[in-house]
Amino acid sequence: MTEKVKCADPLSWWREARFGMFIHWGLYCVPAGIWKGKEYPGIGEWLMAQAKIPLADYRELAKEFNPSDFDAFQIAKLAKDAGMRYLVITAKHHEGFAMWDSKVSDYNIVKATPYGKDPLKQLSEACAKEGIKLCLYYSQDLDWEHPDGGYNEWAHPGHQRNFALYLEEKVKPQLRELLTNYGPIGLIWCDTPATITKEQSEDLKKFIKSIQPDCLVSGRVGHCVGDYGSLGDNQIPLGRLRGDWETPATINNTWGFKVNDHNWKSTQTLLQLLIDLSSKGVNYLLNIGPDSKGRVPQPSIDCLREIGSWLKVNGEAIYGTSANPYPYEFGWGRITGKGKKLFLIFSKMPAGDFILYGLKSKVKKAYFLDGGKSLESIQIHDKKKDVCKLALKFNDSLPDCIRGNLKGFPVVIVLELSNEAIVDERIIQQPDGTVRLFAHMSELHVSEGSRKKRIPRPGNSMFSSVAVAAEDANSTTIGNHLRIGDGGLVQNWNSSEDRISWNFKLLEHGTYSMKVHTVAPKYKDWIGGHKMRIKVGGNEFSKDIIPDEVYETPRTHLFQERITNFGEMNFPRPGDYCLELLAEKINPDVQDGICVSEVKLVRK
Ligand code: H79
Repeated sequence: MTEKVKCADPLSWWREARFGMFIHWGLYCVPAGIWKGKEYPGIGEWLMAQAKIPLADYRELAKEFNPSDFDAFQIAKLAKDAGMRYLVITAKHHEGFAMWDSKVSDYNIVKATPYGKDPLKQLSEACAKEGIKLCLYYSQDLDWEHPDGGYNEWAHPGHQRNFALYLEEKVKPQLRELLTNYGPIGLIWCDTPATITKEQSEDLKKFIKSIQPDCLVSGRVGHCVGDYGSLGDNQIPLGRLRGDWETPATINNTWGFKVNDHNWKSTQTLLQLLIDLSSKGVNYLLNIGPDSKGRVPQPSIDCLREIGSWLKVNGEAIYGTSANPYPYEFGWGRITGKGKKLFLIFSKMPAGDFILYGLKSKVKKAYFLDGGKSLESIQIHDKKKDVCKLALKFNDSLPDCIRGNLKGFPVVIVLELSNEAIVDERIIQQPDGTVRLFAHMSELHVSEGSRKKRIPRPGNSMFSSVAVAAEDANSTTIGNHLRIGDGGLVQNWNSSEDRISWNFKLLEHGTYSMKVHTVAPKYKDWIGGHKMRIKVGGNEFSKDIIPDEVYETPRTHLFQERITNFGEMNFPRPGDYCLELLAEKINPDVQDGICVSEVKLVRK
C-alpha cells in the first residue's frame, strides 16, 4: 500500500508570520537622494530614473560603496527583536546591481566595489541563527543596466529592446544563483510588472519552483499568478480582504536611504498599522533602508524595538490570526481572531464600560492579554432593538502590568468564546452614536449606459499594474466604470446615472449630521468640484463636494481624503433605513471620476 504523503501548505509559515522586515539596499544609498547637488523628491532607489543618470555615471557609484559597518547578524537580530518573522532584502532592485557574488554579471557588490564581500552569504547565516525566513527581492521586469530590461530608455538610448532576452540572459541565471547558493529561500519578491507578459510571469514562477518547490512568489510577478496578493506600496485597505495579502510599507517616506528624509512615523502609528492590517487579513512588510556604510538609521532601530516589546506581550493577538469577523472596522480599535478566541485591540484603554454590538457567540471568559486579569462581561439580547450586546466592565483598578497602556500603546482583551465567532454582519449604529457606511459594503447600481462604456483594464500599464492583483480580486466589476476596487474604495464613478446605497439599522431616533468622505488618486491633490445627493428616509440633500474637513489617518497618507458636510437630518424613529448616494455632477478634471471611502452619520 502506498502511503499518502501529507504536504504542508507552503504558505503556512507566511500566514503565521504576519510581520516581516523589508530591506532596501543598493548603490542608490550612496547618492542618498542627491545628484550633482540637486535633491530629488520621491523615493531614493528611483534616483537613477528620476535624474536620468547615464549608466556610465551611475556605475561609478560602485567605487564609492564600501559598507564596512554592515553587520548581517545585527540586522537579523533587529528583525527578531522587532517580532518580525521573515526578512526580504533587495538582491537586485531596478538599478540592476547585484548585491551578491554573481557570476552572471560583474555589476555586483563583490566585483565592482571596494567592499568585495557578499552580504547575502552573511545574511543567510544570520537568518538561520535567528530563525528568520530569508527572502529575496528581485526586480524581474525593470532593469536599468541590462539593455533589454524594462523602463530604461534613457540609459540605453535608441536600443531596440528584446525583453525575452533579458529574462533568459540575466533574470533566470541570477535567480538560479540565488536559489542555489543561499540555502532555503522563503520567497522571491518580484515587483512592478510593467513589461512582462502573462506567459512570462507564469514561466518565471514555474522556473523558481523548479529549483525550490516551497519558495513562494509575490503577487507582483504580474498578472495575478503569484502565491499571494500584493497591495500597493503603503496601501491600507478599507475593509477585510479574503485570501492572502501583503502590504509593503515604509517607516519614513523612502525605501532606499535618503540623507534628508527624517519623516519617521511614530511607534504608535506603526503599531496601529500592524494591527489594522492584521485585522484585515494582510501581512505587514515594513522597510528599513541602511545607508552606504551599512548602518540602519537609529530612528528605525528604536521604533522596531518598541514594536517588538509590545509583540512580546501581545503577539498572540497578531501571529497566525485571522481577520476581523465583522466586515467593518471600529473607532475604538481593531479585532483579530484565532479559533475560539477573539482579540479586541483597543487603541486606548476604554474609560468605564465598553459595549460591543452584534457578537452572537457566547463569551466564556474575558481577560487582559497582558497579565491575564479577567474582566466582568455581560451579554444580553436586546429584544426591542433586535441586537446582541456585550458589555465589558473596565473598572478603575487596572492591573499595573498593563505596560502598553502606560506608554499609550494598544491594550488587548481576549474573549474566549464557546465556539468560533459568529457575528451580525449588518451595518448597525455603533454605541458611540455613529453610523459608518463604508464604501466596500455599499451596493453598486451601475446603469446600463455605464456598463456599455466598460473598457477592459489595461493589464500592463506602468504604475497601475502594481496593484492590479489587489484591484481585480476586490472588484465586484472590472473596467472603467463604478466599482469597488483598490482595497475597498468606490471608484471610477464617471456617470451621473450610477448610484450606490447601503441598508443600515438605526438604534436611536434624533438629529444626525451627514458626512461624505471623498478620496484623491494616489499621490494626487484632492480637487473635488462634484455635486452629490443623499436620499434617506424620504428626504434629499444636495451638496457641492468641497473640503469642509481634512480627514487624516495613516491610511490617508498617500490618498488625500476630505469630508463634505451634507447638513443635518432628523430621524424620528429607530429602525431599518436605506441611504442612497448619487452623483449629480462629476468634475471632469478629476482623474478617474469620484472616489468615495464612506458616508458617516454622527448623532448630535
Ligand atoms: O521597491 C519599492 C519601490 O521602488 C517599488 N516598489 C517598492 C516596494 C516601486 N516600483 N515602482 N514603483 C514603486 C512605482 C514608482 C512610482 C514613482 Fe516616480 C517613483 C513615483 C515617484 C517615484 C517615477 C518617478 C515615477 C514618477 C516619478
